[in-house]
Amino acid sequence: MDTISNYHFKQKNYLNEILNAGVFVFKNMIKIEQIVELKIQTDKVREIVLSKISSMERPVNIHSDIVERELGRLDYRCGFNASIFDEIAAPIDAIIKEASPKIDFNRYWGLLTALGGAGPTNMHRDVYPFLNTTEGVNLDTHELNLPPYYFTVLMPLVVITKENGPTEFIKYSQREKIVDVTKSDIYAPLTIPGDVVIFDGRIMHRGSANHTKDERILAYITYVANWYHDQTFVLNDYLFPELAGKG
Ligand SMILES: O=C(O)CCC(=O)C(=O)O
Repeated sequence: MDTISNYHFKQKNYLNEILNAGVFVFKNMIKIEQIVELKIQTDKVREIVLSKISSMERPVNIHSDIVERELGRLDYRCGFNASIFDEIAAPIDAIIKEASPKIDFNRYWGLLTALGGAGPTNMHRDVYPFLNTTEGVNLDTHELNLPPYYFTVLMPLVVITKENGPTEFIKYSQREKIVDVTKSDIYAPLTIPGDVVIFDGRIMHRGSANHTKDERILAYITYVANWYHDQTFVLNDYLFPELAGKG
């Protein structure tokens, strides 16, 4: 099995890019057979969810296991228990450790989909501010000065094109307290299954619109410092209790 130590050095500057630019794309990191298995396992969950919500009022809004803030953009946080999830995460765990060695992380898997025709999300950071000194998406200097304490890792399960909605990033914005999104360059990497996008949760980013009729599907892993109070897990409101042990 490939380990990160004999793989990642082939991609120059990845650590520098993660730590400075705030985002890096590892090309062809996941093997095709692992992607096939990941797709099989995530499809099981997708099918159960899509069939149940098809008769519900939409968007289904925010639950512990499924979130649909914007119509057609679903965030699945349940049912990812098969062994393939740990297998794929192993080399990524090593990169995260290398990028932020002073922090101990917990991780969880999810799936982000944009149904055909879904609109974009707002530019946001994945972290919330800890201090009451800022508002909205602005951060305090103390938050910027911490080593990375939250990473999001995206793994496309379909080819990502300009049309079906690449994730858009403002590089270096994880170091800015206030970001003027109207005056910033956008980095929107086009990726294929097997690629892995790692970004600092403080970076400003958004999902762009899906102008096609096909679903755009990304698997993801969130790495959060073990002291971070992740609000995802505060709710106790499951739409799909049957998925708790699925995988
Ligand atoms: O769906 C997307 O491309 C956006 C991903 C995103 O916003 C996130 O990971 O927080």
